[in-house]
Amino acid sequence: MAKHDTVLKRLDEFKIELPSWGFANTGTRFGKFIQPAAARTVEEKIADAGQVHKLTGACPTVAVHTLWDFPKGQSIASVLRTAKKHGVKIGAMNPNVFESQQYKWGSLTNRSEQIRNAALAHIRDSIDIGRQVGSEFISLWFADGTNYPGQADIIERKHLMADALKKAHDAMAENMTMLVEYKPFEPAFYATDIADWGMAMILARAAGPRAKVLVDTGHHYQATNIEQIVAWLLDDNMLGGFHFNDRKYADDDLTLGSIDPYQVFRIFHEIENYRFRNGNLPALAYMVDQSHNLKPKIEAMIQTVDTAQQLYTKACLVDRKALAASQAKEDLVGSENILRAAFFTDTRPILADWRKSHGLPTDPIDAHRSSGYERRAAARRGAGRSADHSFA
Ligand SMILES: [Mn+2]
Repeated sequence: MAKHDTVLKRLDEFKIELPSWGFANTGTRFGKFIQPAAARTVEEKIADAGQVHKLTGACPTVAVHTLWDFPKGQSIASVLRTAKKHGVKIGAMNPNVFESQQYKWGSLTNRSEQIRNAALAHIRDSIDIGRQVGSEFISLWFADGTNYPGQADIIERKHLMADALKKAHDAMAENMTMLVEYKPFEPAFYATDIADWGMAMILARAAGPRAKVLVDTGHHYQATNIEQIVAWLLDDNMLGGFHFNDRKYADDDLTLGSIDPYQVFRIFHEIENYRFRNGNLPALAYMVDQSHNLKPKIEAMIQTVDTAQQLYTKACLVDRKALAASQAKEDLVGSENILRAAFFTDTRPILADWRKSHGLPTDPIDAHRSSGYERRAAARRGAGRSADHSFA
């Protein structure tokens, strides 16, 4: 077992970025159930993220969506003031190149040069806002793709995407990293332009040295071995970070580890195995990408962070020297049991020690519930809010 102090140090380094959109009244594409305490403005989203950070000590940054959080007239100074007040910073900038009607046939892969340029201009604007708010990541997900065989030339779209990503890469500040996210289907139902990690990696390599692949855990087919993809991307220095969530069926945006905690553990195990082999880890952006339709949003985020910390700690407990020795003997049962021993260890006492050493509540959900934050937010924000029938 790794030494207790080493694990505590690892937990110090383990930071998780929260998504601003996870605190708003977002939900499913078929409708949303309104929560009176949900955030209405970017300032309220940042305040809610600040509440999670205050109670967990692990979430110093907040990812934002350009159009949702910086609409026309939004004061950047106000965002920075609010972030400072709540002890957080702005994390990844996420351009919105998927909602506007002009993107019906794609954004960066649209046949129309004018629309491609509009999408690229929006990405450049996002990079520019990112520079002003101190963001280090531009995080790109595209809905681009086709719904029917024969609809478009797959290779033409590949070339268009590669050209545009290279231009976006060149527009980034020196300290920025580009994250290229993939997803096999939805909204495109035949050929998504960036459908898997191989396509994302080829495009990231072509874009430039500061472009990496973003693994969204919900963006895979059920049987995909995600931890193997993670291990390969790490070994090729192409892993940029994660969007954490869980799912039972498709891209369900459920809280991390709610369905399959062993899979999350196996991902963390591969990351720590890389560290064991190489003595270091590249900077990885651990981000949450979840929209909670039913769970209270702040509680769901705290639960996510707590689960991530518990599972990450389990991965830190794997006895890697014993595992290597066991593997060398082809001892399958012994090797697997080394992983299982770590996975089935109750890491909550270690996490409690870590929290106590940082003056944090040992049970952050309980602390949130007794803080009255939710009730106050609902009273302030809920008034006059009617049922929302929009589909998004
Ligand atoms: Mn995502």
